[in-house]
Amino acid sequence: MTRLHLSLLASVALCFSASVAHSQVPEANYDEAKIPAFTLPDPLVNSDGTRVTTAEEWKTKRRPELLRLFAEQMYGKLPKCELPVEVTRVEEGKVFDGKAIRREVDLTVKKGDKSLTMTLLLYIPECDEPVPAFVGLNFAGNHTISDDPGISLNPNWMRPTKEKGVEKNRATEAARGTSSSRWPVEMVLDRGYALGTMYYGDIDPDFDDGFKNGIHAFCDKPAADEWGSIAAWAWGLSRILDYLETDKQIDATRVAVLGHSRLGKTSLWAGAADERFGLVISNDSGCGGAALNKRVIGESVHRINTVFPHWFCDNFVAYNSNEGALTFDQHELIALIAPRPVYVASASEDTWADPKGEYLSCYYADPVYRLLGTAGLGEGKPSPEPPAVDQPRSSGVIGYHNRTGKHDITKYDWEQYLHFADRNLK
Ligand code: GTR
Repeated sequence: MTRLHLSLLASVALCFSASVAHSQVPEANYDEAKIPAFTLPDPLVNSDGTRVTTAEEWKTKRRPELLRLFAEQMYGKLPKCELPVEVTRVEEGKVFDGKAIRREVDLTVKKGDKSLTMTLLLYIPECDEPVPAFVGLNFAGNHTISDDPGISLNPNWMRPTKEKGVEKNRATEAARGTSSSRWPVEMVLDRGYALGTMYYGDIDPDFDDGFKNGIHAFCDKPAADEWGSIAAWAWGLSRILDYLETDKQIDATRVAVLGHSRLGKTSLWAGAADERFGLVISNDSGCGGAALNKRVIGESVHRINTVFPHWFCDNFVAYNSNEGALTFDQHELIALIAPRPVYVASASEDTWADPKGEYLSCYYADPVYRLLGTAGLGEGKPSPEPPAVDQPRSSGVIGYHNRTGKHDITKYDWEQYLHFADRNLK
């Protein structure tokens, strides 16, 4: 290393420490007693202070107002530019001893000399009637969800993860089936549901690149109130649903959208923004998903905006260490899904995602579900106390459980989702 290199490094280090000092992220709090005093906005009070008393007023006034707030202040609005999507490949074969079909569908966006292909993997159980479906994005390529050798190996950029057969940011054959514990494909098929998935990086690679890659690259650099990556991934989920509406083997009026962690944040936003999704599932979505921002426990707005500056729109930065200024909170994201069924799941060791805050979002969304004529969290007066671990509270149209264990999506979680879908999606 030359002297010039060293002095350049020193000045880079200086700039870096100056900017870190400027936006110091406070240490994460894990103590309930240290939660700052806060008042949650009432989802049934309009911004003009009047009370929402009818389902009609919710639908025509308060819901659009809240949707706009989340879009403009947090996830970002869709850009105005056209993003035409065409089906450019459909390939299929029989799988699992003939009990299902594997279909791969390429959805391609073409504009000028740019083109982006997003590959949907769909498993459909043999059935004479159109079937309901679960749809969710995956973290490391469709080929990781099952060791079915017929799944195309994803050619795109991947996050580097040693265990998962990724070398130099590309998947290798060793990656096949490495996420299968998170995708119990045959269990879902045996229950009569199709399962659709897509690699989230096909839509937008998960790193901060100044909006130069993925679907973001098709539009101008977004304004402060336009989409971050979560909104882009949610856009991709809606494009999957567009395709499913054309697939005669799928009943597109009965599609559950689900996601884990950052993709749980994505499924909630997709389900809130696109009312065609019939059921919405958030698995361990935490900060920016189901957890209440104003509790400031575990991951905070400041931390998430600092480590993942590309996830939300630029306006959201105004709430760094300033949650008190938020005129909305995540219980209202759940309320945007009403009256459609929603299921929120936490994991007991996942304190980073604030399990209690995830439950409270459900609890505070309940009055909206009731105004719309559903049973919300279930018959009787709902309790602000979360249920004990491994005791799902899911008799209503808002379901919740806190599974024993770590931040993950497991067979236990899927069993609850299937059970809930059997009751609410059929
Ligand atoms: C963490 C992040 C969480 C969650 C998680 C994931 O690093 O702080 O908000 O999204 O990643 O998606 O795996």
